[in-house]
Amino acid sequence: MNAFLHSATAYQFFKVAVIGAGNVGRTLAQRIIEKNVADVVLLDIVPGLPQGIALDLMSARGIEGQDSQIVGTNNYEDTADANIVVITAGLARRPGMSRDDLLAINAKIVAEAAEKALKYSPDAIFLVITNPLDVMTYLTWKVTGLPSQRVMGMAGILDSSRLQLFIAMQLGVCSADISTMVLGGHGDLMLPLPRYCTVRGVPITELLDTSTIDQLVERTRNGGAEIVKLLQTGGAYYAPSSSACVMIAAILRNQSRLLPAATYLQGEYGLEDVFLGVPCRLGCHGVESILEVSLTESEKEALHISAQSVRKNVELAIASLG
Ligand code: TXD
Repeated sequence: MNAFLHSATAYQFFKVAVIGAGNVGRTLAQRIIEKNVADVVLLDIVPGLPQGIALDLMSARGIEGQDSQIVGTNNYEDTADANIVVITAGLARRPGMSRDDLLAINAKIVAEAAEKALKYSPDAIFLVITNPLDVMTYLTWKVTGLPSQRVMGMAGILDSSRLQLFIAMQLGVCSADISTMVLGGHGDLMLPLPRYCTVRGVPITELLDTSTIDQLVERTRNGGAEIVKLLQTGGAYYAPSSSACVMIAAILRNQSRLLPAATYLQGEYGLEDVFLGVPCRLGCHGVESILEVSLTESEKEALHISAQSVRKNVELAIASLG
């Protein structure tokens, strides 16, 4: 082999195992490889499905100019030594369903996926996407027995980016100039915090009246359901996969980014033994620290109500596993 080719093939990428090759899993895989964040192993239970998607994505490799690679598989052995395991396997909502309606069936799928993936990648960081998100993240932590720093859930970036879009559309400015914050569980009880939303540092409370802000907050809470209703056949996946890709890059590139993630609380925000969305510093060790922002009494109460609902569903999920 000539020296040039040798050095080209010697380049080592990180490895991300994406479990579930449905809409979110395959779109996330595409984003990861097109941005050269890592190599991907895409796994699904349906024979041929991940292999077909991988071959299709690899066929675009020369056109897109990407260096990283993807393989599809039905076998957990192929996910061995992944740096990050992403769990997207499970059912998605259909119109009229809440995220909690997916509880029992997804609990079984996620618990099994987490257990099998851990066997081959004991050093991985686990990123959970399957709904109901905060419950499935707790379950993954329980099943794997990993330090809580290495298990997290994706939802807060998505919810924040929806609020960012709605504010941008209302003000007629670019989304990128808007910074938003949404705490709490990924469900109807999520807690968008307008006080902490700014347009290039200017609080939105100075630019929009209360009733307009309330409408944008409500649309954010229902953002997922609005898309499910329009699609009729499943849920959102473009923005969810973008959100997960940002978290994966933050971890693999040790970026110390401050991003919302569902993380294990041990006294922060007055809450214990629950996974809930809060701002975290993400780096190569996973969740490296949690930022506690000050909350008003009513915001605190809303966060605790959201945590209570997650806890109740965790109990139901664990009971459903028998
Ligand atoms: O913000 C968030 N966290 C979310 C969560 C945003 C969007 C979607 N969210 C949830 O992700 C959604 O409610 C679902 O619970 C998951 C996956 O959503 P997706 O839209 O990708 O669902 P699909 O298209 O139905 O794909 C699910 C895939 C499908 O290919 C199945 O064959 C596979 O999961 N599946 C499995 N793979 C491996 N192992 C097992 N046991 C398994 N069971 C199903």
